[in-house]
Formats: sequence, C-alpha cells, structure tokens
Amino acid sequence: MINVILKYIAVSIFTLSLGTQISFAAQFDSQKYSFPSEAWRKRHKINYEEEMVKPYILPDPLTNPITGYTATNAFDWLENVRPALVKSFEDLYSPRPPRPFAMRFEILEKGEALNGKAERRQVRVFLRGDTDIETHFDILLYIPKSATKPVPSFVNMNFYGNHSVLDDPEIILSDCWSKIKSEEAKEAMRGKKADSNPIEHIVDNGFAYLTFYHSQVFPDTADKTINSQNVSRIFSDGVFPHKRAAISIWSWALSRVMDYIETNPQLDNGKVAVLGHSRQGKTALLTGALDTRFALVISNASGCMGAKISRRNYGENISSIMANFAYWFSDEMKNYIFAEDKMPVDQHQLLSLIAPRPVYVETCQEDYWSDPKGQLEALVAANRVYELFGAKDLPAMSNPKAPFCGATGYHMRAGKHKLALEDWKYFINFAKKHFCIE
Ligand code: GTR
Repeated sequence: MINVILKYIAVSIFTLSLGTQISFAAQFDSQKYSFPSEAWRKRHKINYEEEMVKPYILPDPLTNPITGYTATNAFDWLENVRPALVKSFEDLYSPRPPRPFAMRFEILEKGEALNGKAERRQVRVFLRGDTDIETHFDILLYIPKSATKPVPSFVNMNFYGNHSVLDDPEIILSDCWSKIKSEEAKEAMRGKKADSNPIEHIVDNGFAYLTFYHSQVFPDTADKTINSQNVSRIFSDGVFPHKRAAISIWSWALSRVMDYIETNPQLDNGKVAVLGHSRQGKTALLTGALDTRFALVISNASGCMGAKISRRNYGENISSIMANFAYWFSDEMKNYIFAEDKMPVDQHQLLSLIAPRPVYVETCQEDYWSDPKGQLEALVAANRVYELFGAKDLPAMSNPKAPFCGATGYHMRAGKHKLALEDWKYFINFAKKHFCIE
C-alpha cells in the first residue's frame, strides 16, 4: 500500500514539474517577437526559441572563480570565495570609485506632501575627490509623517528626472543633461512616471521613498563628451581611472544615498531596500552585492547583466548589449561577445553575493528580451549559497507564475517590461516580512 502511495506521489511530482515546464515553454513560444528588428536579431544572433537554447554549465557559486577552491560552509565562503567573486564582477562592470574624500548634504527644499501624509525633502549631495572639482546630485525623498520611530525605506533611481515620479509642483527640475531637450517637454514629464513610483502607496505602508535621476550622476548616453561629465570626475585618473562605466558609477551614487540615510534619524538605516527597474535593476543588484549596508535588494526586469543567466542564449546577449550600451560596462566585456561561456562568472553568482540578505527577482511574462526564465534560473542557482547560510524556504524552477516570498523572492507579472504597482505590492510584502513589520 505504502509503495503504491509513494509511486503515486512520485508520478504526480513528475507530471507536475513536467506540466509547469511545458507551460513555461508554451507561454514564450506562442507569441510573435516584435523587438528588436529582424536585422538586429540576425546580426547579434538573438534567440527566442526555447528549443534552440544551447546546453551550458553554470559555474558553481561555492567555488572561487580564480583559484578553483570550493567552500564548505558559510564562513569559508565569505573568507575564501566571496572576495574573488567581487573582483570578477568588478572586472565586468568596472570598479566603483572610492568613497568621496569630502561630502556634504544641503537641504534645498522641505515641505508637506501627499495631503499631509508625508514630509518631502530635496537634498543636494555635494561630492569632492582629490581634484578641485565639486559635483552634485539631488535626492528626492518622502517620509511618512505618521511615523513614531525611524522608518524603513526603498531607494529607487528614476529615468526622467525627480519631477517625473510624482505630480508635485514643488519638485525641482534637474540641472543636468537629459535625453529630453526642451524645458517644456521636461516640465511635461512631471508626474508622468507616477504609475511606476506609487509613492502614496509606499508611504501608506510605512516606508520612506528615496530617488535620484540617474543621468544627473552619469548621463545615460553613448556620447563620450557628455558622459565624461559624470560625477566621478572629482577624482584624478591616479585615484580613479575607470570613469567611463555608468552602472558602477550609478551604483556608487546609490551608496551615497545610503550615506545620507545614515545621517537622517527619521530613517532606519538597518532597513533599507535598494530597488531598480531594467538598467537600474542591474545597478541595484550590483549595489546590493557590493554594499552590504543595503538590507534587501530588488531587481525588476533587470535582464541581461542583471538577473539573467548570460550563458543561456535567449533574449538580449552580450553582443547586443555591448553594441548599444558599451558605456554601461568595463572594456573587459568586449571579450565575451559571442563567448558568454568564457565569462569567469555568471549572474547567479552576482545574486549569491547578496546572501544571506534577501534578494527579490521580478520578471514580466511578455518581456522576452529580458529572458524571464533565465532570471528565475539565476535566482534558483543562487540557492546554493543561501542554503550555506541555513536558508530553507527557497524558490524552484517549478513555480514560474506563483509569487514566492521566502528567504529570497520571485514573481512573474503578466504583461510587458515595466515596473508596476502590482510589483510594488509584492516588494512591500517581501520587505515587511524581512523587516518584521506588523
Ligand atoms: C534595453 C536594454 C536592456 C534594459 C533596458 C532598459 O534597451 O537592452 O538591457 O536595460 O534597455 O534599461 O530599459
């Protein structure tokens, strides 16, 4: 009898996992792919067919990519593997600048917002290095007014200027390069990205929200004369020669936001989540990997060189991302065009660098370019390191659609490449669980 029951359970598990695998493939193959153009897909050998994914072997996240040593416990991994993983990722994204030699925060504006629910602050961060140059960028933050103790917060860069995240007339337009040229068009962006930044909902849930415009830190353009104007020019080449890699410099600015949080007693600096969408999701992951002050890390549709496994030839690849966005990375990345299997590390190891702190990976069902399955795979492959730290409630490849809220988190949202209110609801849930709120 017991044998029959066991056999039945085994068969059900098998069919269940087969069923989910099939639906995963079917979801992706039943659609037509309109992006990018056919010519581009040919030139960069972009694959969108699940059956055409070539077999690959992922590097073991417990193994030191330089010496080949494999750790056997968490302490061993922290001592003997983690530093070499950090070094390998710094080679790909380029090292981040050192801490600023001097820094000050000036409150540009402060007032009541969201019908009295929040305090708004606009803080200019002034940065100095070893040269005479001083640079700056502006943080916009909303803090719940009902708070009786320091609050947890979400830090999320924005794509179109601070004024784009909320229709709030007090938000100052950024004094920097922008893809949007005319002042009228810039002003017209006020509040236009509010659906991706549901600040009132965030504040109602007891969290502060902090943002800055990524292009004020490093202009998001391939134009060298413009992006050389990024904030890292405060350093001489002797001190910091790697001034041309956007993601590492955006990431460095996120760490400066953490420096600011540490100065503001209204904010709980032990409960800060760094979050980002798409290119900013890649940046959030790198930041969480390198700056352990961030207690929680969230990637929204970060795709290639974010949460997606590079060795899995599906969607955007290194050839394509380097053709469009070489300025996001170090020059070293050129070596991996059509040679992802030669990369010393893959993206599950970036996620593993966040362990034991919680990481959350969001994917969008129709976002083939970002490879939803490859992103879940990276999260699942990072389990090895989370397990080393004793985590038990970890995701598996068999739950692509169900939101997963364990030691790490995951969901796939129906629809396209976007950061949506629905995503925020899951992120807030996950953050509340890990920050032990209510
Ligand atoms: C795309 C790029 C992606 C993603 C996205 C974004 O064009 O290929 O890697 O980062 O931009 O940031 O919106």
